[in-house]
Amino acid sequence: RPKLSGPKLLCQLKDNIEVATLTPDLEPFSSLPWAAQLPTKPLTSDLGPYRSCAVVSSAGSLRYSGLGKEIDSHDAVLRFNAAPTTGYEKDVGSKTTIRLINSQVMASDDHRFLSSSLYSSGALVAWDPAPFSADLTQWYNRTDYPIFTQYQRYRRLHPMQPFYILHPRFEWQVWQRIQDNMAEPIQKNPPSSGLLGTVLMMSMCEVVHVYEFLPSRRKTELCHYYQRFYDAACTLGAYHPLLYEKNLVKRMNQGPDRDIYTHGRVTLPGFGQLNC
Ligand code: NCC
Repeated sequence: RPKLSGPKLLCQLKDNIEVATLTPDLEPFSSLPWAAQLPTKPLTSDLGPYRSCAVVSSAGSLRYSGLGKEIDSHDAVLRFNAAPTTGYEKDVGSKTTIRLINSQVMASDDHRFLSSSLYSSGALVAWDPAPFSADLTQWYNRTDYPIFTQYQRYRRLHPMQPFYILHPRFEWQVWQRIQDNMAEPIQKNPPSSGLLGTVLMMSMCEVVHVYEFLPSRRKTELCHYYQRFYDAACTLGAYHPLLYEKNLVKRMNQGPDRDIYTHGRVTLPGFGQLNC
């Protein structure tokens, strides 16, 4: 299989991936009473477009990075799961425009999803590892974690906060781009939140800077910048095809390699900027 160059790879992503979110008109939700809690319009028609965007990985290598001011200077900032800003502003900034959360965060007691103020700034976007078919009814009947019951509870408690659920087709479209660009078969698990969030921002921003997804010289086994827990698998992957995701992002990077080394920073064009 020929290895696509950066520009070709970017166009392939643009042409084959659609950032879709659940709307009340979709089966099987349309026949359920709580469908009215779903946003009537998809995420990409409510939010953006933005000029510059930052995607902040949760990697331990962000600790002592001093990147906070740079991150906050973007028009929109995307963060993941339970990653806090309070107490870490110097390294990760304090602006949160979008928080992408997996269904495990929504369901586990440790994360206090329904009550913690950590989740209250910006728009929330949730996803769940759905069956490969991406069939909504099949998924609805066996989600990985109880994403829908938690969604309904959260919406009742915080009705004014924008809250979207990603269509499972999106995660598998991104997965397919990874697989089609790798020589060997990769595990049939969805991509990490990191890559999903990066592609999401590429569809809404003119330029996307991703921080510490490709590790800088600060590379560490510290899993998250906000926790004293060490595991190299956080950076290299286990369940998620993380190493393959990073390979793909490295190939699409339009910034200098030096930026990765010093800032853990990758520069990606928004899909709207591409002439495919
Ligand atoms: O760890 P997690 O990811 O929340 O991190 C968000 C994204 O940052 C990138 N990352 C993180 C740490 C690191 N050392 N290097 C990195 O590159 C990854 O791209 C990652 O996606 C997830 O993807 O949703 C994930 O969520 C956690 C966990 O569910 C949440 O943090 C809530 O506790 C998963 N951990 C476990 O299941 C134990 C993780 O595998 C993936």
